[in-house]
Amino acid sequence: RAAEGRVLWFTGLSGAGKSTLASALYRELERRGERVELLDGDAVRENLSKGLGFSKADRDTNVRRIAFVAGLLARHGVTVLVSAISPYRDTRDAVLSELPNASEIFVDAPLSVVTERDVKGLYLRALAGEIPHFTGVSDPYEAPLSPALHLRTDQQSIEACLEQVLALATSEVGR
Ligand code: GGZ
Repeated sequence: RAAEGRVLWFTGLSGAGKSTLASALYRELERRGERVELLDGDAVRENLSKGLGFSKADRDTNVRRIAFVAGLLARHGVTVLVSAISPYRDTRDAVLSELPNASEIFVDAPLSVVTERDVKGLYLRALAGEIPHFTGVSDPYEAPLSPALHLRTDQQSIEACLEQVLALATSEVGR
């Protein structure tokens, strides 16, 4: 087990900062010569999960596929960073419990803040009723009950958040 890599699972609303944080961590770990891979919901849905939608069944399938690949990589000592909304607590709990050395990171910002940010204009469209099953608007997000890290991206800087995830990523496995 000692040679297995960590899995850091970033969950949270669209626009909360999951991908920003995960990719910044990815770059920093790569710079340090770590073996690291990033599984980002957006990219996964263009490839591994192409054709899946946003029903509970499809989201769960997406999350399970990501967890499967994360497990393969981690087995070979790779640090795996996952960035996916992964809105359902039961599914997250199930896949995380099957992965050794997995930590849940709750990337949290209130709906009012992510709606205000609206990086891709998706919230505006969702609020107008143009996107059915949009997480936080017309679809549920079930927050983690006891994440390894709870980051409030509307209260803390990206640097402060990065410092915390870096500490987790580089802490000794089994602690
Ligand atoms: C939520 C949606 C939706 C709906 C499209 N609900 O912030 P983004 O834009 O770039 O990333 C989001 C991505 C969600 O994919 P995930 O694989 O992370 O979701 S899940 O874990 O629930 O399977 C968002 C965009 O796709 N997007 N439609 N209806 N987000």
